[in-house]
Amino acid sequence: MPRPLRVAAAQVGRVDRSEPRASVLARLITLLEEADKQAVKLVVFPETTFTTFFPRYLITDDVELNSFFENEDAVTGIVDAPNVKPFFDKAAQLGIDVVVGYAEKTPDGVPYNTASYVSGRRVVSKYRKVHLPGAFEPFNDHPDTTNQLEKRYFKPGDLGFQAFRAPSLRHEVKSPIIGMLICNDRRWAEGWRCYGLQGAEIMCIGYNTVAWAPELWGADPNMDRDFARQDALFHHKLVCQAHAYTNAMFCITAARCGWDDGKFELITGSMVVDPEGHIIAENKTDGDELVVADIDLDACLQGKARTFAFEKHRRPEHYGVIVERAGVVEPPEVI
Ligand code: CDT
Repeated sequence: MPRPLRVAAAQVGRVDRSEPRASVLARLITLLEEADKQAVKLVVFPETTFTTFFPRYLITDDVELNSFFENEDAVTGIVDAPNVKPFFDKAAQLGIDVVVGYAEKTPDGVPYNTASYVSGRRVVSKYRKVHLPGAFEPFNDHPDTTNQLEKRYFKPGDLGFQAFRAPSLRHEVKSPIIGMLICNDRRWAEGWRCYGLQGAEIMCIGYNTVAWAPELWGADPNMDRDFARQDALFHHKLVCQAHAYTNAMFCITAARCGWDDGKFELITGSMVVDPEGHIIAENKTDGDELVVADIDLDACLQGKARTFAFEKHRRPEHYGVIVERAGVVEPPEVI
């Protein structure tokens, strides 16, 4: 029997360093209203949805740095964080489940790059970004340099890769099984496979991916800008399509994109990918946009039962190096 579901990626365009939360929230609520008009049941929003992608800057003023974080309530989590409560109230009023990325400050003051799955003002599950790219120290403090200072501003996620059920999206007797990743995590096969091994059917991914930053990518600084943008978009699609296929799950990707402050460009690439790796819906603009798709969760069965029937074909006794080491150990040279 089919298990239909209408889902969407909420792409969010340019957000400047000084854009107030109220203005961003109004834009996000417009996207929620659009989702409601189209009878969407699950909407995925980007990484650090509520602000600009601040890890690109070296911020030495603690007041400014703290202004990019959401202070979670010890009991209810993000839904009662003072700056963003109206967004979650609206989603609950419209009966839409949301995945939202944000810079989290725990009640104990620990900073994480986080995404929460929220349904009816309840945090059903939370994910904290495991793979923090970039560095602690900036390349330099020239205002035009694109840095990636996530290792400076966040602690690595401590919750692992926990798949979960979304009971409000239940069809007949079965609720979808969901996983979350944040931006750079999507490039690492390990997280996907952890979710695949829990039977995940939908992977939700928000991201901020810089379009032009040769220092970060290790690329030629004279590389053509258009080529660099296309290359970054290609790699984004490559990993999402490949990992959705090899784990037999849908994937919803939501970009924060556009030209922040008119000078820092982020790629688009908001899309819905099916379990065979095909893009079934994608963005048409580089601004605020809802990318909607009708999916049937039973389409995961083909891969899960045949090519990627893990219990039949995997050989974990040979995968030890994956958990035993982080870095490369080359075989000895032949003399
Ligand atoms: N936000 C984030 O994780 N961005 C990274 C940029 C690459 S850093 C070399 C990404 O993987 O898209």
